[in-house]
Amino acid sequence: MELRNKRIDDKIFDEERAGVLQGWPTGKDVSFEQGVRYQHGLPEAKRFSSVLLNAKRAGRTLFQPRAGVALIKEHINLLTYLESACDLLPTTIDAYTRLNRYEEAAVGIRKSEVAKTSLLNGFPAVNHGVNGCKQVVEALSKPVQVRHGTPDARLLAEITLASGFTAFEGGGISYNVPYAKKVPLERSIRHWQYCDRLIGRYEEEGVRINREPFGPLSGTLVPPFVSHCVAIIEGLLALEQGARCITLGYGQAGNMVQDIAAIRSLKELGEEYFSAAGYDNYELSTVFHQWMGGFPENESMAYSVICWGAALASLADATKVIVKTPHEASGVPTKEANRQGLEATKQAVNMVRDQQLANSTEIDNEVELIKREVRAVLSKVFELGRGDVAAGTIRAFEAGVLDVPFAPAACNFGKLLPIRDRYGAVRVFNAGNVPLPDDVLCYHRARIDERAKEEKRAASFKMVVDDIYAISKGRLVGSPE
Ligand code: 8ZB
Repeated sequence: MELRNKRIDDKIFDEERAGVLQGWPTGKDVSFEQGVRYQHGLPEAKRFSSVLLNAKRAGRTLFQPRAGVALIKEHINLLTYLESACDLLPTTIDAYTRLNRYEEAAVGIRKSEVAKTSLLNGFPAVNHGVNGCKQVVEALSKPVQVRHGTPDARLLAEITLASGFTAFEGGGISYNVPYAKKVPLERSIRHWQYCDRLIGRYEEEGVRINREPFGPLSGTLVPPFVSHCVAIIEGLLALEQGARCITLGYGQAGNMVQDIAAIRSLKELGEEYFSAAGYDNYELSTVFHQWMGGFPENESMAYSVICWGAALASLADATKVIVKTPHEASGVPTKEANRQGLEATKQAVNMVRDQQLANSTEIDNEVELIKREVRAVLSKVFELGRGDVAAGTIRAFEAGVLDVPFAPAACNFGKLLPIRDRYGAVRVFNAGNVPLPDDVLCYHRARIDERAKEEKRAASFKMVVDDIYAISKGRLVGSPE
């Protein structure tokens, strides 16, 4: 049967659920009723959506790190150490769990106990089960989100939501295309419809769960319209299953005008598409990710990247900012480095939080450009799906109408090629099959030609590669010295 953006039938969901909970022994400890009761017992300060809503009303930008280690006690120590330097907490899930390889996660847990250090790159929440996860939630006084990268997150969602986590990151596109190679898109979208339906069921019991599609995708020169299209589609899919609190994300590209315009257009387009689809009873917020591409190894240089992203997040009025660390180039950060990234971010945000940007036609023009691009692509998506966004998304990826640059998934077309213009804004060098209007394509082309002339070389794949490495080498635009 073709995938549709339709609420999963209750009976089908319940049957599927019985199977999901058998995926690993800890599944048998999950009780939806107990989960609802436990969630109702949480104080307001530990509810992700409440903290987001308050920040949105106050016009503040919240800080959130990424963090996760193998063992419960160490994970609690880590989050306790970070808690006083941030507003929202994460639990980053390890790579075995993301791939549903719970046996190997179990080995990682045992070896970490022996080694007395984490040998997993995150917290294996499924293996620790409801009781283990509750210990984490109970030890903290701020809301905790599950952050991962899992194409099939059904069991992870069941366990963590029953344990008092109040936010869940991901989506059927954004946790497949940049993360997996061979998972069919239809399958990951269907599995995420299950996660969203589970959240819908919590919502129906009066439990608000925040849902955040993963905005940055491949994190490498992603034009804003590409990630916006995916974010809006995943928002629509989540709303249909009953999610009511959506945070749309965007990864910093580096050019100030483009980054501010991206957050503004994301908010406005989200509202436009969600209300056009008939949803009105939802909360929408935004998240700005500090630079997701390659980082400088030099820690002082890394701080500079972190702080520029922090300032931009605040100037763009994002509801929260996801913070990088000075260890980004080398791997999972120590807890000290993680906290240092938060402290640097806080200083930069605090220095610009009371400042307003002057009106700028440049920003307004960029907002309009992104909106036109998104509308052109999404109207084709709806057309391909004969009005259904889920069916349209599958066909759009097949046809290259939706195309994520530098993503590993086989279901991605991979013809869209971005390049920076002379000001560092990400432009479209080769649109592949993405249906951008002719005048928009000409505009991108003209901006790229301008840079090529400046650098006295033709725009080429070499220029793209130079751009990919530029920030880690100390610049935004990959121009020859
Ligand atoms: C898509 C997200 C990638 C980012 C960070 C990476 C990178 C991954 C952990 C982590 C702290 C972890 N990341 N796993 N940061 N603790 N267990 O997510 O460094 O910035």
